[in-house]
Amino acid sequence: MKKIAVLILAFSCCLCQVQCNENHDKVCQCSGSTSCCDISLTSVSQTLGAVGEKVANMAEKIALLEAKLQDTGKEVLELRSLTGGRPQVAFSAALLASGSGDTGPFTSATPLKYKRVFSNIGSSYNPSTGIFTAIVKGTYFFRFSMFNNLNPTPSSVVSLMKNGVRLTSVWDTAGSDANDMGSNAVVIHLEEGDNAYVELAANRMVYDDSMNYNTFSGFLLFTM
Ligand SMILES: [Ca+2]
Repeated sequence: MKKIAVLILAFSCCLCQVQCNENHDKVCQCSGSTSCCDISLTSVSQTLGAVGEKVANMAEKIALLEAKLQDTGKEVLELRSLTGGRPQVAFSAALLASGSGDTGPFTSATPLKYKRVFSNIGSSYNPSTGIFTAIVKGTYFFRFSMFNNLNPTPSSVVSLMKNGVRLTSVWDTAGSDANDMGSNAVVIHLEEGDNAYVELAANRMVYDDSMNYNTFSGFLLFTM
């Protein structure tokens, strides 16, 4: 690289002298003088500096492209989870990862986070939020169950929500009757990016233990 730079400088200087000779009348002042070459050297140096800067910018862009390429590779791997263009989406989870006890009450309606994941093909269900997000447009089936374990008030009220809109619910009043539970289900259309989750109503609660009474499950019936 240094050799090339020296050659360019020398060539540039020669050009300067030749140009001075060929334009004797106009620019002869610099012919054979060191000032002419000094000016050219400065010009070449500036050019090299600009080229170096462009190379640095290109290197930065290449690094960004490499990062994007890696992301694209990951997306390709995700798409390979689709069989013959038919996405595979199915999940099932229970409320507690371990232990037993009440969930709630909370002062506002709260998505239930079903932590014990039995299956999550397609990774559309997020156990850290309790929210299922559709990766493809289609018709989906969802089912959820709820358990109230002879607790005093508050009662248990949970609802299946689509994009924050209530679809179906299960409701139980705490009382002398023990170990009540119920379930509900829907078949709904989801656009890509739509979400579904089970919401615990404000000031209500549910109970669960290793029996896993409270579950949330769903799967893609077919794409549209
Ligand atoms: Ca009851």
